[in-house]
Amino acid sequence: KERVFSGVQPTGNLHLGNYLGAIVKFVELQKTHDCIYCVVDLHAITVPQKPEELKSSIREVTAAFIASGVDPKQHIVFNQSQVCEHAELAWIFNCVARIGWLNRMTQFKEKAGKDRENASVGLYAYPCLMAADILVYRATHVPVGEDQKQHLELARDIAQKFNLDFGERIAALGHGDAFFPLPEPLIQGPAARVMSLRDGAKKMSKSDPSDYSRINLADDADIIAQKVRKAKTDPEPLPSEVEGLAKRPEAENLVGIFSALNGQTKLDVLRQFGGGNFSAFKSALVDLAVAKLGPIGAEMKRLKDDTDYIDKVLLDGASRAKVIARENLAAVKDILGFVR
Ligand code: AQP
Repeated sequence: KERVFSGVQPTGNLHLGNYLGAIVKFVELQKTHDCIYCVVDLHAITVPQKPEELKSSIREVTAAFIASGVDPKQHIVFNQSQVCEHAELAWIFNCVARIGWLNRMTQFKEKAGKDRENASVGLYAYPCLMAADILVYRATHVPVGEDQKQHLELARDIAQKFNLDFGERIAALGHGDAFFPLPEPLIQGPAARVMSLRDGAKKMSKSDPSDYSRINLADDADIIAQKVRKAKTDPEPLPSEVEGLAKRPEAENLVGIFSALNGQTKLDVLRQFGGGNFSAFKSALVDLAVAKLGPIGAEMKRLKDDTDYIDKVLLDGASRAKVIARENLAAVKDILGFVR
């Protein structure tokens, strides 16, 4: 079976973008793949975190996975820092990746902002750790939102360079002509990039200071209703064709959210709501969002407080992940010529 790996950062405010862009796909892929889903706490500390909040967020993301339908018995759910092989392989990849490659990463530029000299080295090297997360399991498929596309391409470049640089040794040690697969991003669907509810040009994000910019998985029905009603729109009625959404980013975003939540195409949604004003559409969107997210939010809150259960899931997941990671890392060390 092909292997899926993906991660979510425990940085608070899990939102509809994380859910539709990533977690929904995590659930679907369980039917066809062996899946490994990780709470990436080592990534979270690339920017400052408060220790108690970080701990609570790690449990919250774990709870969100399970509440959304990820099965931690059939598949693997764990916390990154509990499997030290990620950090070890990341160091090796720091020595494979080129500075020029990392200099091109747009997420670093956005997150570091103007004060780049003061950004952590970890924020800069983030994509090497992400490549290690995926490749320490030799995962073949990675479900992510569109914002992660560039990092995935870098992971493929690292895998390819490693395979080429050590090609002879890889073959001599019996691994064939490539040790690492080139991981495929899975980014399709109407919600691969969910935008802010306040500004159709910005992606929905955990760190946006306005809570009205996003729907959080933990929001209750009243809050969801308020946020959808206040969501920015334009004065035109909804179009009847998908082409009519061009240059109308807020309308396109809301239609995309509706279609993703309802498992429909955007055209299906426009067939139903095209020609009408936003208020009827928004009411239907509130009902749909509450119906889909309400039970997940409630289950998430319940699970999150059961810290014994969550911590057991993470420990069990880490020990199963470690079996795979350790074996692959040992092979990498042999390829490099380390003495074990
Ligand atoms: N707006 C989005 N639309 C679709 N997918 C998204 N993802 C994030 N935002 C959107 C996807 O969610 C997964 C987990 O993301 P993450 O927590 O690892 O990191 P992030 O991309 O940094 O999340 P945020 O919300 O954007 O946080 P900040 O505000 O800190 O930058 C990933 O698969 C991601 O693609």
